[in-house]
Order: sequence, then C-alpha cells, then structure tokens
Amino acid sequence: MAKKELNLGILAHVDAGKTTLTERLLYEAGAIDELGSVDAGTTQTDSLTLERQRGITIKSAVASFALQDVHVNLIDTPGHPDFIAEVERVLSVLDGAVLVISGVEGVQPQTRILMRALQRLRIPTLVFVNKIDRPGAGDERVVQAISERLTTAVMPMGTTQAIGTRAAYFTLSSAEDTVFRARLAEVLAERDEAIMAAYVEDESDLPYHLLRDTLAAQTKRALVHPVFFGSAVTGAGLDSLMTGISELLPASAGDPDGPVSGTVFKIERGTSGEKIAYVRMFSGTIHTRERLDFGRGLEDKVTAITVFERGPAAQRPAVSAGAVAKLWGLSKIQVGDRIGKTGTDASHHHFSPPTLESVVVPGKLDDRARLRIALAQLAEQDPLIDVRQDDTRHELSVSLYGEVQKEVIQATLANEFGLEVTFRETTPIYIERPIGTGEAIEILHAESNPFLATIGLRIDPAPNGSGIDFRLQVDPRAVPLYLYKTVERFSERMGDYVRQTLREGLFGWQVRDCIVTMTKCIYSVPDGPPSRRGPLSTAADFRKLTPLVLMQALTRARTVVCEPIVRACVEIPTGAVGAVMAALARLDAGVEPPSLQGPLSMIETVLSAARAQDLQRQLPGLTGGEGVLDSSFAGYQPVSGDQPTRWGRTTESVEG
Ligand SMILES: Nc1nc2c(ncn2[C@@H]2O[C@H](COP(=O)(O)OP(=O)(O)OP(=O)(O)O)[C@@H](O)[C@H]2O)c(=O)[nH]1
Ligand SMILES: [Mg+2]
Repeated sequence: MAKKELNLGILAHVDAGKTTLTERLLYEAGAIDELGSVDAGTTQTDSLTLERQRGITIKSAVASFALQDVHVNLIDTPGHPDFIAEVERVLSVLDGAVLVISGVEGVQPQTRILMRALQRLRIPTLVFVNKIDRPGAGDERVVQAISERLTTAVMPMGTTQAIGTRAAYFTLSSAEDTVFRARLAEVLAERDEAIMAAYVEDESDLPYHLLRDTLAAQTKRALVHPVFFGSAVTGAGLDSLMTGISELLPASAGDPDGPVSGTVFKIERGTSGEKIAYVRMFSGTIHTRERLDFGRGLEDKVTAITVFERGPAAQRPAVSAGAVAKLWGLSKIQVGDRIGKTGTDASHHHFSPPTLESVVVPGKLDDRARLRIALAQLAEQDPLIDVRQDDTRHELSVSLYGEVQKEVIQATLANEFGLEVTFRETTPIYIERPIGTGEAIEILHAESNPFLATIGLRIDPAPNGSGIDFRLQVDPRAVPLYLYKTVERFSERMGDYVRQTLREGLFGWQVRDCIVTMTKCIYSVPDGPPSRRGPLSTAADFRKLTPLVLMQALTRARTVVCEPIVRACVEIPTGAVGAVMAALARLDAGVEPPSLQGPLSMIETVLSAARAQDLQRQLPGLTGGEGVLDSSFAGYQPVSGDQPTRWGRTTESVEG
C-alpha cells in the first residue's frame, strides 16, 4: 500500500514564527541534525539570499519529515501581506494547516484574513500559539481573542506553565481532567447530534475515547480547531503539536492508479535557468519521459522528477497521488496549471488582488529588452504582477501589493538578472463600475458591421465585489455549434471574449462588478437567408465583434472610476495619538475613537490605498519609529473629483 501523505501548510501573520516552527518540526522529527535559525539566516525554508538578508519569508517553500507512518510535506509560507499571492497558490494543495499565532501579539489582521480563507476552503486547521517563552505572552487571553475574532469552534488542548519565561512549557490535558473533558464534550456536542444527546443525558458518562475520536473526526472536517501552545525557539510544546498533527489531521494515500491529476503551486528557476514546477499530485502517477497535458492546449515532456525526503530533494522515476514533487522539462507550464484532465481548479482567488502599480524603469535604456524578459520570468512565478507594456510610451509596469514587494522585485532584478532598475511612484489600480444599463447590437450584413455575425449584448451593474458574470440568453438553435461544439462551450468562449474586452473600460481601467448578457446571436450560413448570401461565420467573427458591441453598450451604461480602499489598524505609542490623528484628518480618513491600552494605542481607520501609503511614509516621523501600520483590502469606492485615466490618456469625465 502507498505511504500516507500529509501536505501541511504553515500560515500566520508576519513574524509569528512560521519558519522557526518549520525548522523546529524538521529538527524534532529527525529530518535535520542541526537547528537553523531565522536570525542567523540558516533555516531550511528561508533559503533565498534575500530571505536570509531580510529575515522574512518571501516565497513559499517545501520541506518534509516522517511522523510515524505519515510522510509530511511542510509548506512554509510568507506572512507579509505583500506576498499573500504565495499563500493563495499554496491553499489549493493543502490537506491541513497549522495557523501560528504569536502568544505576545495575539490575533493580528493577517491572522483573520488567513483563517477566513482556511474556513472557506474547509481546510482542517490546528492553531499553534507560539512564543510562550517571551515576556508578555498570554494563554487565556489569546484563546479568548481566537474565539472572539477567528472562530468559536476552538478547543484548547492543554495548559501552559511558567508562561512568559524561557522555562515555559505546555502540558496536554488528559482524560482525568474533568474541566477539559466537560469543555471538549460541550464543543463537540454543538456539531454532533449523537454527542449532544448523550451530553444532555449525562455529560460525565461520555467515554473519553469517543470524545477523542469525535474530536479527530470534527477536526478533519474543519469543524473544530484544536489549540496548542509552545515555543518554536525553545521547543516547548512541540511533541504535543506533533501528536496533534498525526492524530487530528487527515493524511491520505490517494489512488496511484487513478487518472493523473495534479496542481502546480510554485515555479522556480534552477541554477542553470531551467524551469522547475512544484506539483501536488491528487491522483494517478507521473513517470519521467511522460508527456503531460496541462490545459490551455499545451503538453510537454517531464525530463526529471524529485520528491521531498529527508535532506535535499531525491530524484525518482515517478511520483504518485498524495505527494509533492518537483518536475523538470515542462518549459511552457505556469503556476496554477492543472496537470491531467481532472485536476482541481487552482485559479480561484481567495484574497484580494494587488491594488497598486508602478512603472519599472531600466537604469540603461538598452536594458529594456532584457528587462522585459526578466519580468516575464518573474511573472511565471507570480502571474499577479501582470507585466504590461504601454504601447505608446513603451513603458513596462507591474501590479503590486506594496512597497516591500517592490523592493524585493528590485533586488531580484539586480541579483539574479544583473539589472539595475528604479520604480516610478506607486499609484492605485482603479477599476470602473457601470453606472446604469447599456445595450447594443450589431446586425449581420449591416453597413456598420465588418464581421459576419449578429451579436446583441446588455451590461448591467452588479453588487460590489461580484466580478464579471456572463449570461447567455439566446435560443440554443442560434448558437453556431459547428464552431463551438456545445452551447456551454460557446458560453464559455463568449465569456472569455467579454472578460478580455472589459480589461479596459471607458477610462482605461478594468471594468468589474457587472453582468453581461448576450441577448441576440445569429450566424451566417452560405445557403440562406433569402437575399444576402455570404460565407460561413468563423470563430474570429464572434471574437472580434464582441468588443465592438460591448464597448457600445458600456458607453451607454457609462462607468464610474473607483479606487481601492483599505482598513488600516495603526498601533502607536500613546504619546503620538494627537499627531497621528491630525495626520489622519489631513488624509481625510474616517477614524474611530482610538483605543488606549496603556503605553500603546490603536487607531482603526478606512482610507484609500494611496493615502495608506502616505500614512506609512509619515508614520516613522510621527511616532519616533515606533508606529506599526497593518492594512487589509476593504474593496473599492468611487473617486471624488476628476476621473483618473490609465496611461494618462485624456478622457472626458462622466457627468452626473
Ligand atoms: N522568543 C521567541 N522568538 C521566536 C519564536 N518563534 C520565532 N521567534 C522569533 O521571531 C522572529 C520571526 O520568526 P520567523 O520564524 O521568521 O517568523 P515567520 O512567521 O516565518 O515570519 P515571515 O515568514 O517573515 O512572516 C525571529 O526573530 C524568531 O527568532 C518563539 O517561539 N520564541
Ligand atoms: Mg517565515
């Protein structure tokens, strides 16, 4: 029988201790002989030069260890919000997760964002409250914050002793602990009718093994989240956490003989520039020299396979269901691609998209072509940077989450490609939303219609955050099935043409939050209708006519430009509250009354992403370098005043 595998993500707010915990797990499990540290730049998973220099994780990384009969692939992820895209790509390949929370800082903004995503995807998750050795660490207080701000389905698995000191340790509660048993029964009963019935009957009569089994079952279904405590630095609580990982998370063997299915969640370049794809196999087996279908009509041959085992990745002739492997030879593959016909779809977005952009300027003018190639390579690893070239000024721009990501791109271009670049000012990526309804039609053989098809489209506003929805509202007999085979396929392709068109609205920004409905469709056949005979419509006619009709409809609907806004949480020394409140007022930010917590105060505010950047720049000056700003995307709102256009094009502003 195939070995059981567990692909385990380590997720947390920046600096909570993910990489340190990963290192500690590898060490305790005997996968490494020497314990590296983030501060010395010697960990297994922060292996990039830039990660070691900065002491933060930038890319997700895999390392593995054995836990009894289970082979665990740990995936250490970055916590900085600028690198959330890395987490996004990992989520689709996880069997389980450990959400790390710093015992000192407690639940932080990114913790909430991550937990929401984990819950939405029903990923079984254990919580590890780290840093119990640090002064100021809390236990009850943190559990309280978890149940108030993350989930009520929490189950603390034990108690801490000597918390806040180097000697802090954690003890698992046992069957004899009546308080623990009662709480366990109560938490489980809420989600299990049999337990509930027995609990109501006589709570003390529930056998402990039944409670343990139910806890494992509910955790594996992501219904309840056991909480462990410890320190990744001293190793306290690690044995309990490891027991929890092996008993409470779902390891599986998968079906090595099933149809091939896998998801590519990371791309990197090897030492000689060759492309390496990290794949999580869900079903089937891939062998070297096999040709793989990875969608988009593309195929390629695998030239080498390595899997994660004790020590560096080991070369293998094949990889099967459940495992994570690195594949060589797939030169056209992209992150998010699905291998095999039945792979799971990794293209869903669980987090908000980048809301900023900047033009990348090469130090030397003749470096422009090289810069384009380098950025294209970076985009293979991170498609969300969405490299674009402005056709008139030939400038290259990228989408960004923030300043740290910008610095990392700059350093990567310098270190790996020998390219010195500067960035222009970071500006928001606006979107456009339709204001009203607009309809348009182009009729087959009409004077104004250069293509062989009739297309009628209507665009309607849709709720904020809903994206672009395409609907087909035509007689199925009007669909050119000789071109698209099925009605669904036609609808899918038309949806693609529509989304492609809406990349640039009336002001040059992407149009979102709308429903586009196809209301009319006619194709041309050679032998009719009576008078005007023409050749058969082609797919190109539909592809090229769609933007024409849709832009007319959009012009009638009119659009409003909206800017990204963020919810920001500023933590500052209480002495600086006055100065920061004044700065926020200058930035036009709506502020709730600050909450004073002794020497530190918190101010929550909602402001545009651009102003949050301003605030970030001013903060060190206002707070003597002590202020911390955490911001998370909170949607878009219409800009006040002039409607900004992309590429500085002059477009008349919409009235009324
Ligand atoms: N005292 C103490 N310090 C810790 C513990 N875990 C991590 N640290 C320290 O916290 C800092 C951040 O640790 P990392 O492991 O890099 O945290 P991370 O979550 O991987 O950070 P990012 O990947 O950048 O989000 C480092 O200075 C660690 O030495 C702990 O249990 N106790
Ligand atoms: Mg890290």
